[in-house]
Amino acid sequence: MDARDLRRLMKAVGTAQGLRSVRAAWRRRRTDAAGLPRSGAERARVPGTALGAEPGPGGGVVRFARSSLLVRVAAGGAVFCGWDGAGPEPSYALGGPVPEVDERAVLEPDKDGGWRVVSERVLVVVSRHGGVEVRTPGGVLLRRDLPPRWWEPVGPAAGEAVAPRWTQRSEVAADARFFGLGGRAAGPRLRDGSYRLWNTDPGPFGPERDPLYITMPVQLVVADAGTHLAFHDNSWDGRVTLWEGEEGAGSGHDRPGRCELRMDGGPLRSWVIVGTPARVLHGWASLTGGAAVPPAWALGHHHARWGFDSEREVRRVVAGYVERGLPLSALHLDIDHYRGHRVFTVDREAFPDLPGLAADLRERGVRLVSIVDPAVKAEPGLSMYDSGKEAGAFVRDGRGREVRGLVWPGEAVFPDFTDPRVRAWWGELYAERLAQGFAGFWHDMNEPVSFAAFGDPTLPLSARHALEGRGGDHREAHNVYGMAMARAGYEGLRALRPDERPFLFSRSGWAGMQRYGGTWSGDVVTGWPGLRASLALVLGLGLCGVPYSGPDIGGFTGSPSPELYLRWFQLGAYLPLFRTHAAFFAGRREPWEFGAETLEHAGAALRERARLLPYFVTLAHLARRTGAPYVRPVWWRSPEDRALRDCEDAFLLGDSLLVAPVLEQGADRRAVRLPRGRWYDTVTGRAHEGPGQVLLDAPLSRIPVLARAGAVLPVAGVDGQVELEVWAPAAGRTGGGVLIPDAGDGGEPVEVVRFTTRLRGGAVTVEQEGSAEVTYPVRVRGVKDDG
Ligand code: NBV
Repeated sequence: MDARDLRRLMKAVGTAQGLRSVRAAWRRRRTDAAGLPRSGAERARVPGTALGAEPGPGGGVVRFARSSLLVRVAAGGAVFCGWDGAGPEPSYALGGPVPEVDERAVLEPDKDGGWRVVSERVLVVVSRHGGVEVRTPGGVLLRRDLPPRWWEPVGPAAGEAVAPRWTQRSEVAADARFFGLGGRAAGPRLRDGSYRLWNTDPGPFGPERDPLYITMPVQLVVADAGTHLAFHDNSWDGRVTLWEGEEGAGSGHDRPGRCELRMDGGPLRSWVIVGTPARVLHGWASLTGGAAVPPAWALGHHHARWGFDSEREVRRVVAGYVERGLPLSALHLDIDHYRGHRVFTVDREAFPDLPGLAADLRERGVRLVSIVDPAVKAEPGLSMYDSGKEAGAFVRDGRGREVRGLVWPGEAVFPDFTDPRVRAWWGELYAERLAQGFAGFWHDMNEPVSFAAFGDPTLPLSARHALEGRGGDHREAHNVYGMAMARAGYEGLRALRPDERPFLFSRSGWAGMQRYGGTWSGDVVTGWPGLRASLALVLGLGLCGVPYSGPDIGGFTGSPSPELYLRWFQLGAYLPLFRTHAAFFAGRREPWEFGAETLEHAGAALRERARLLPYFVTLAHLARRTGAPYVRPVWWRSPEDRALRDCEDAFLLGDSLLVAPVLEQGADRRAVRLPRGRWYDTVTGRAHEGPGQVLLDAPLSRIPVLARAGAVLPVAGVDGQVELEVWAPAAGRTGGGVLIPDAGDGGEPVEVVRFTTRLRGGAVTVEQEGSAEVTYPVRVRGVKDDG
């Protein structure tokens, strides 16, 4: 945001807010000065030497002189390690009961006084001093955790409830690449650097900004030896520092990849899942819960804007789409439709009849989506505030006083979503939104943000939270606040509309948030670097188990050039959340605002997205069932291909498509690195053989999209019915695909239809599992190119 933007922002919000934010910052500082345990002298502790071990289900406990380590292998092969008595529960990440143990895993003595747990899927070796190695069953090393180190208070602070800080260093293969840690703008490959684990509203951001709204202690590590995911189940503030390794570094020896995790408190416990990328993500979804499947309409195009100032303006924009024959599924109303920025209210002057507007839009196939901010104006007489106060819903400080912050409506209080009672109270409030005609929900500002002229713009660290009845403070609750709010909304909507799958996406979140909905990029800056960051976020979040997301197309700030807007639009058309959005001080984002040529090409992208809808619906269901994100890195099926591991400018959409967006100004062709196998350019039909790199045309009218030979792609035919677009398998090869037909927007059981393709005597044949014939129209492509 430049100075001009800032001035306009201040004008909109009120200059008084500026002064109040100075007061709010002081207040926060005072609250913490009184409420946080003092930090003082500390003493380091390491586990010491192993003294013995007791076998238990799935592994056992190794006793050290100054700690203990529980190692337990779950039935699916996930390894749990918990130090100092930490077990898998309680956990905000787990999506259900703790997975059952692998009964056949056994604890045995290892050489040099260490221990090991042997199981079918994984081998865990614990050294005499508390190092832990995770190896493949064949013994290949995937990850080595060095003995951890705690810092415990000594002297006067020793008696206070101070959670010890801790550090753990790990080593991975020299060739390994790191991914994950939530949404990181500089990713998806995480280069050497330090990444904070603290959900933050960075303001408008580019690739250099870190951290952002969603941080997670989840690392996905890809190496020749195998892929693994390491999750430290701890929501406290922390920092991960990564150093990629180097093969043949210094006198011909490999330098391993290294990582250091420093946490400000909380348990030292982790889960490690090993296997192929698909197996690892499946294991992760089994542990943390399947992703909510959005209703089919949420897989179409959405148009949003901060600054639709009236019903008239909304109607004008929707009419713009309709008149030009441009598909539109949803229109989003931002905070300016509230009365004085109060959540769950309507400015009746600007929007006199929201239910009427919603019904009219619905007739045109357009749903209304509402922003929902967590902060409630602290205003006696406001029903939300009064009812929340009566229910004891708002976060308090250590002395039992409501914690006051500053957000859009002015002085505000914050529901404690870590309290099940508060979630129930909040969930019921969505009844008002449903009555206004809203069909979907967009959670914002839930890091949570409280404006502050200085210091961290969030709640005081000493603010008290229920934490499901255990009690604790904001240091532990901060990172799960947004996810707990998503849970409140999701469960509320399920209760209010049991026949509809909720559509909800949330700016902030944590490991497991996919159970309640998706997310979006947040305020990515307009510019080519912002476009690149948009893709990095979607890919990185997908590898952390959050499959549904997408950027503000065109960027949140400023005015993109027609070219930048179009390239963003073309990328967005292949991402799960396909949404144009911008700040109120930014330029327009409607496709017709950028000239005839842009309109024509954006229109083509919109129509292609509509055609691919059955494929997107299929991918949404698959994401829930298998944990595979819709948008996958190009190395998904070939993690051993090192060149692919470093490719960050293209992605696989499901198994069938490879999408190569244009991320550079002025480019009309681009290099595309192909995974092994044959790939067809979907426009020219030309076949290309992978692995390798090809140079493809990327005129303004389109970005390169390739189809895997043998793929069966469910698409919408001209009449809207599902058709199969079948790409010829290469000679001597077979292919296939699945279709999960749209069964409605509720909890209807879904059917998985599987297809196999073959090339026989130059002709492509398609078989449908369990059926004598294929029950969908088939269109074969690419066959004439088969040599
Ligand atoms: O509600 C206004 C904006 C919203 O448009 C945007 O998408 C969010 O990320 N919101 C942030 C708050 C204001 C940011 C300056």
